[in-house]
Amino acid sequence: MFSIFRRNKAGNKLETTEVREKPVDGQDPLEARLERTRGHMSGLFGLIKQASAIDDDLLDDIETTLLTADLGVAATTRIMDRLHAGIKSGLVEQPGDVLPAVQAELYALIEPCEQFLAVEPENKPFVILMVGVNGVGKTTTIGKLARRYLDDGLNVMLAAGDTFRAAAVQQLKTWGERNDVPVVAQGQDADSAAVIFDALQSARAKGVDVLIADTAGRLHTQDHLMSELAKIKRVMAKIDPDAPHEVMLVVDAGTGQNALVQAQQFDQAVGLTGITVTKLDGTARGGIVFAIAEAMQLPIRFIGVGERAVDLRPFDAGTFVHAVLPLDQ
Ligand SMILES: Nc1nc2c(ncn2[C@@H]2O[C@H](COP(=O)(O)OP(=O)(O)O)[C@@H](O)[C@H]2O)c(=O)[nH]1
Ligand SMILES: [Mg+2]
Repeated sequence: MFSIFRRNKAGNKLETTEVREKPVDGQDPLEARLERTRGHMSGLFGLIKQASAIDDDLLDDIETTLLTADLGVAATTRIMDRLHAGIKSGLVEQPGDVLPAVQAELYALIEPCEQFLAVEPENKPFVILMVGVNGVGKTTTIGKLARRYLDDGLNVMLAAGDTFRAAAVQQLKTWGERNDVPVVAQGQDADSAAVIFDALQSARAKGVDVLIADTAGRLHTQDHLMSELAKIKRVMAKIDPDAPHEVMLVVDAGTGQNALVQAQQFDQAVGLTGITVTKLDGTARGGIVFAIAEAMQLPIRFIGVGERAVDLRPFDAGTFVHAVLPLDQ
């Protein structure tokens, strides 16, 4: 158990709040997984230690550190604006108050995105459509998600909607065989919307709880990809007007600000309801989580911090902030 700073409701005081990671067997603490991201932020500690006063130099250096950690201009600007406001209002009086204030602002930025994806039993099957460019970790995340739902005692079915590459269909099939999960697939170059339509029909008939549909991340053109995804949504709605219940974008944290561009493009084309950020373990670019929160204001459902099933974790804002900027030791 540990604590982080947050602004009180009136915004005139910093208070601490406890955050508690809910560890699963065999799981490393998130802190251990986000070491490289933390490395970037730890530059802040040095700055504050050397600072004898809160002056423009210190604030400039903080701003640079946040930008270097990949928070992006918009999120960094927001945090700096709030920091300036805090200095004006007396919330931040001495150098020692600065890091708690930064931590509180980081938390304020991502806290609204902490919205766990609940499988609604009244939607049977609960349909999750996975979208994202090639290589971000869609198929891997599907496997991890399926594992999670199986462990919760739910019936899971997968739809091999990435028909652009034969290997993609095989990857999902192999996973399904190993885990005894049905996978609806057709051959390479089959119509993706037709595969997913069949899967939804079959899932309904069999009383499946959760259907997760994979999709292509690359087609002949970007327009082609986006119109295929739109078509998939349309054909699903013919069977269940509420499906898909979740359109989840997967982005790779290692691609930095590109992830943000992808989020904007996919949202415009298909309307996202949630985001999963993968590969936060292998990258120093964890700041992208804050950039996405600032720009998209969408739920961040999960974060991927490794290749094993337990490495897909529900997004917890307090734990995340603590992992990238721990102040309580
Ligand atoms: N280190 C790490 N690797 C990941 C994570 N998620 C996915 N990967 C790897 O990323 C690569 C591409 O994943 P894949 O699921 O095939 O991507 P897709 O093209 O979007 O379906 C694979 O080697 C995965 O093992 C993660 O959270 N951490
Ligand atoms: Mg894939």
